[in-house]
Amino acid sequence: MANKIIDLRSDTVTLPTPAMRQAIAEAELGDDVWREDPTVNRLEAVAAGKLGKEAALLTASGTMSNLVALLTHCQRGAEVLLGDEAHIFHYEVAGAAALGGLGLRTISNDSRGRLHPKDVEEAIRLPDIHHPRTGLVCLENTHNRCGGAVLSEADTEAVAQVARRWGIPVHLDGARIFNAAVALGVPVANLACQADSVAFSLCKGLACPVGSLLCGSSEFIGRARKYRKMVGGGMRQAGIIAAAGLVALDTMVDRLQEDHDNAKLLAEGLAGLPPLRLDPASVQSNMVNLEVEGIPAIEFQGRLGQAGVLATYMGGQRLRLVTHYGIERADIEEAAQRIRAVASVSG
Ligand code: TLP
Repeated sequence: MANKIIDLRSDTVTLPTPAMRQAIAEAELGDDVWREDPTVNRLEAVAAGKLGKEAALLTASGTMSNLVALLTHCQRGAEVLLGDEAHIFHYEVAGAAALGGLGLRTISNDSRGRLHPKDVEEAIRLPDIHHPRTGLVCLENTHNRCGGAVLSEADTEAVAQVARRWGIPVHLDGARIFNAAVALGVPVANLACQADSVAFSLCKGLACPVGSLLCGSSEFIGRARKYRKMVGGGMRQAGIIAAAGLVALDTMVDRLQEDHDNAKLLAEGLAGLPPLRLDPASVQSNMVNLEVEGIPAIEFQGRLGQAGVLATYMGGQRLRLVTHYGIERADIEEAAQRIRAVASVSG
């Protein structure tokens, strides 16, 4: 343990389980652009069923699912409303603007990743000749930059109701929606039902090597399939990817609770420890956000790295620690001890 690197940068660093590797090796394959890959077809059906949607589309990444969703919902020149802390806004290379000709208009996220329905309503464009058309409202659950915050069914419904009243569709970036469902103890479909489309990731807490699913109505997914092809996402024997996804949906969802418990344990082990500021009560899923005081957060991140604990720099004075498959309780205890040691000489 003494020399082990404890990688808490992201749940994207997870490696596939032995069962996934076996399923990949044995997967039945075909050409998925022609819709002839039985493993992909099975995964898409299972994913749609779990999310309570009619259909699903396997894509290469969460970024691709979100981009394809935005392209499918909106015409060029439309405006997309989303939170100012949204992953789509911060980390998806402005693909919607560059490739789709879409404007991204931000609304304040509160600290729990929510959008206030009144703010959404006020940002919706009136049919004035000078204005772009509001084409879409996006939500995110769990909310990455808001420390893995979980949106409840009511949070999602409140915004969706406003959007529906104005005839505007809702897309949910649910990269970690299974974390949200496990945290709330509700079926994932309850968190998806208010959204017209939902993207979720296989390659984060569910530990697959690659892949994301975009879910929605059959009509929507039919059109999205064409946009996926347009952005180069038509993959051939993609059953190699889907095989791991099927194992993930079958065996990796319930264990997300362990990651949440570990995140809580880590936060409790670091509470009240200068130069760090964090509130363990704010930890709702598998992320711990740290506010560093007194020394530059990047410098503190470097010191943690030297002590064998890897964290992500989130801008400003913020660092992020993420728990995931492959990180055990003992790793968390060790990480907390190392972070405490670094903090004691940095305060
Ligand atoms: N998030 C990654 C990085 O891009 C920051 C991470 O380490 O957390 N939506 C959300 C909410 C995400 O957190 C991510 C990935 C994506 C979409 C994009 O997924 P990928 O990485 O598969 O394109």
